Amino acid sequence: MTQLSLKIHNSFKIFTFKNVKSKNSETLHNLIKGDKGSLAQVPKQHRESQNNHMAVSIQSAQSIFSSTEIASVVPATTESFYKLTVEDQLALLWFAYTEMGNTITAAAPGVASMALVEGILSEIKQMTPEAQSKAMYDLASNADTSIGRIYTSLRVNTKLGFWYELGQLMKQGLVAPIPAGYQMSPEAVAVLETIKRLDPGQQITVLRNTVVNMGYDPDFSVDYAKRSAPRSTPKAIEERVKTTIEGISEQTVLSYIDCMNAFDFTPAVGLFAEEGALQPPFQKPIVGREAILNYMREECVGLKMMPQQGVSEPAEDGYRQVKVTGKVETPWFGSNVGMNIAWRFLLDPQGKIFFVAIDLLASPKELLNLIRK
Ligand code: 45D
Repeated sequence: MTQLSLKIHNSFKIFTFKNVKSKNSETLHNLIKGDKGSLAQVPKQHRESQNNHMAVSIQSAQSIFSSTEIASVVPATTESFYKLTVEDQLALLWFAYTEMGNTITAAAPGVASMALVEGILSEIKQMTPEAQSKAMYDLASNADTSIGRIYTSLRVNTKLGFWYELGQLMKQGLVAPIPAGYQMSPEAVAVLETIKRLDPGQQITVLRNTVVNMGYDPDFSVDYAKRSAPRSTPKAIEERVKTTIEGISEQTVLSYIDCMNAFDFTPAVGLFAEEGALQPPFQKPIVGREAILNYMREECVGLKMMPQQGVSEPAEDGYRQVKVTGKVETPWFGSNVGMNIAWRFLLDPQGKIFFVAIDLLASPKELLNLIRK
């Protein structure tokens, strides 16, 4: 697995180029699914030329702590997943989901707006088994159907909730299951074997990304600055616990974690510079306070961040770079799955977050990689 984990430094050139190429594309997985071919044709100098004359930019910030090894096995596996037939994809997801034993916790559906999917779920329940299988096939193949259009408009957690529910119905026999005798192609068996060998945090990231990319035109309307997300209720003050991180005394970083763990997103974005950016794992940066706020409201409710250690050092022009590593839990799996995460912060001279990248790490040993570079 180690040979598959590239250094982030190299992979960011891919993201950066993609940002220039297609404003609409949200994830690296879309890149994999879509126009990977065109990337290969672009000369390397071209991809790097942009930050030659700027001291600190979002682009230059992307390569702080460049020795961080990310779980590039996740996009690599996703890439091989999309080469499979849609039948194989559905069967693989079923086997992965039912065999991996990463149990989804009961608390999870609370973060999904299930009212929004009751309509399509009951529509599917009333279909013939053949039509049910077809509906799932259409979702996975991005077909233009009414269900596909509704699905696309949903938030990530609601998409996950929809499939969680459908999975339950399949187990109960109320929705057509994957046929018991279904034989996956050797390629699909190989992809499933790869997924089984990933660490649990990487497995659930692969699953999540396949779900995100389903529905009609999954690239549509991914601009967080243009879609406002509902507020959620922050945790009560008396329920909050103050974070300490070994090696870190920057108040901005400590407050960031405290606000995120309290789902108190307005003060969390207040810690960012006006044109600051947040870069989720395998995604391009989300730029500007308003976009970051919408993103947090959509995707960060219920996350539990458990930073462990960090390093902090001066960077150019009075900036400061801080790397923190630790575990993050999603409400879907709770303490059953601890994801190994790095936060790479670049703080501006005023102590505001100019940039933070969140990386899914290649292995637990990366938690200890706090090399000051
Ligand atoms: O097709 O500091 C069936 C940020 C049938 C924010 C199925 C963060 C066939 C800032 C099997 C039923 C968010 C970036 C399908 C930090 C079929 C910040 C169903 C990081 C599809 C730290 C499949 C947060 C199902 C992170 C039900 C890293 C699959 C969060 C369900 C990561 C899969 C969260 C689920 C992850 C996956 C959550 C529930 C990876 C959930 C994954």
